[in-house]
Formats: sequence, C-alpha cells, structure tokens
Amino acid sequence: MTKALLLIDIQNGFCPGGNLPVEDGDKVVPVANALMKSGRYDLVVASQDWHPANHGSFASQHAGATPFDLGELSGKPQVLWPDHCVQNTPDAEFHPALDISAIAYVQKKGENPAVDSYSAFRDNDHSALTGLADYLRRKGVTELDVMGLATDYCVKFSALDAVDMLPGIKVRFIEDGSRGIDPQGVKAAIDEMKSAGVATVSSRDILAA
Ligand code: VGL
Ligand code: ZN
Repeated sequence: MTKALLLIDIQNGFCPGGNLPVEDGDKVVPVANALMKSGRYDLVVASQDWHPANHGSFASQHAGATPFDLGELSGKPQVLWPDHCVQNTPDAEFHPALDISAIAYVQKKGENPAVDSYSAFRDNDHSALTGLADYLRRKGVTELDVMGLATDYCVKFSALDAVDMLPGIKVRFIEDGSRGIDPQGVKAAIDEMKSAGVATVSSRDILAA
C-alpha cells in the first residue's frame, strides 16, 4: 500500500489577495501542513497552475469580455478568468505558509495558451498528458487523497481523472482541505466525484485513523 497526498493549486492566486481568490482559500494551508506532518502519507505531490501571460482562458485575451463570462477557447466553451497564476509572478507561487519541504514532485499545468488544464493530469481537451499519472504509477501509488483549490474546478477534475487514468487506485476527496469558487458548483462537484467512486473524507478522520 502506497498512500499519496495530492495538493491542488495552493497558490497565492487562489487565496485572498490573489488574482482569482477563492473564499477562505488560505484556510486549506494549515490542513495541508498538518496532513504532511502526520506521517500518514508515503508521498506528497502538488500541482501548480502555471499560465503564460497570454493564456487563452484569460478574459483579457478576448475582445469585449469580462472575467467570469462564458466564452470560447479553441472552439470549446470556456469560463474566462481574470489573469491569474502567470508564470514567475508572485500570484503563481505557493502560499507562503504552505510547508513545501515534504513535496516530492510539483506538476505544473496550464502552459499551453490554446487550452485550459483544470486537471493536474491532462489538458481539458484530454489531448496532452501532464506526466503526473506516469509519476504516480512509477511510485506504485495505491491510494490518493486529493485536496486544495478550487473544489469545483481543479480539485474535481483532478480527482475524476485520477479515477479514470489510474485504474485500481482508491481516490478520496478531503473536504475541509478544499474550498470552491461557486457554492452550487461545489455541491455538484462533490456529487459528481461521489458518482465516480471518490469518497469524501475530513482531515480529522485521517489524522484520527
Ligand atoms: C483553477 C480556474 C482557473 C483552479 C485554475 O485551480 O481550480 N480554476 N484556473
Ligand atoms: Zn488557471
């Protein structure tokens, strides 16, 4: 049994003060730190949203668009975001209170300006893999707990892809270690994950086990 913790996009951009802030996004940091410190995981990996300044998911790249509009990217529906997590800017850095010393592997994503990559495993159009699935396979991971930002986007799509791309691995969603953009979207995301076989757990349960 090899247990891994996957920390999704715990970056300044998704925390209060960032460019795409998730309400209470910074509250997931102490949860992540406690889980990493607990010794319950054999492996900790993290994803990092890492966009070029001209990324096509940014409203700024679409004439007349406003952030959070529903637009199009490469012919597919795309929520148009405020510019966020631009490579090599403070917005893209991990939250300063996140203890990164235990993170063995960082998966950057969202580098192709023509497609968004909510999942840490592959682009939204499923054409390009990031390499994270191969890495986890190589490490022999059998159980994967997923948490971070944002529940209704990158956390959800990462958990669903883990189920899809790593057959046989047990995937769980850590609810108190995650925060979402839209409350309705969070509810729907948890239902969707549940339907796919992703169990919801709390860090308290994990730390007590
Ligand atoms: C995310 C929107 C755009 C996320 C990333 O990390 O959930 N959401 N880019
Ligand atoms: Zn993004």
